[in-house]
Amino acid sequence: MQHIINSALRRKCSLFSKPAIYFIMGTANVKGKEPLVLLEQALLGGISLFQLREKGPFALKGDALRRFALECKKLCNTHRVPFIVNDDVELACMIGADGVHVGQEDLDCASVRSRIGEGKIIGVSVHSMEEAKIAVKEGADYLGVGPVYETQSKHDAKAPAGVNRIMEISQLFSEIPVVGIGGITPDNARAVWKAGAAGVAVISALAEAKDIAMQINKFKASSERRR
Ligand code: TZP
Ligand code: MG
Repeated sequence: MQHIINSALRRKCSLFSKPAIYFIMGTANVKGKEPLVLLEQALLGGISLFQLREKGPFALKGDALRRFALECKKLCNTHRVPFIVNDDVELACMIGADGVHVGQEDLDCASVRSRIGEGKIIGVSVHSMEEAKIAVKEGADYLGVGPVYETQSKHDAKAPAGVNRIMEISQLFSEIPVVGIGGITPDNARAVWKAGAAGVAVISALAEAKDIAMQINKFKASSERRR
């Protein structure tokens, strides 16, 4: 048992060793394609993490959600990419996801940790230094900071904060990876990397890309120009 926990922890530490391209998707974000086909293309294209974020009036629920989540997990496992579930700790535990991402309105990080265990990944969305301090104290593995730019993908998103908050938070918590989110594209990602982000979390610029592999390469190239 201990060696399983140790290897999970080791894997967790290496998550952000390279600039991370973090793909977030739910069935509502995909147009004119099968969501699982899109996910596989993203995995083949070289995303670093995947988060299932199933939202909206037509969101899958119950058994259908469980089945879809399991398919996503299977694909992520095949490509050795961590599979994170948004909000739903129960679902994450039930299907053995690699982690959970929570916002300020969801279960607090300490409670999530007690339910999913040390070896799993917890990401927390924060919008202020105060929220960041609490998340770090409660054991978050990474922080999501945003919206950086204007976004169409979250109906209740706060006003765009630009990259300054990423800079402040990543400077104060240099040991915790900070991931920028909200309206990030290959064209504006450079400022996010420059502000100190360890990753970019992206819905539409990947889900709606004509050629997702090429788009992932553009995101990677944007991180290489970060200095
Ligand atoms: N949290 C803050 S902005 C956002 C979330 C989930 C949506 C990001 O989507 P997009 O399409 O990359 O702007
Ligand atoms: Mg949430």
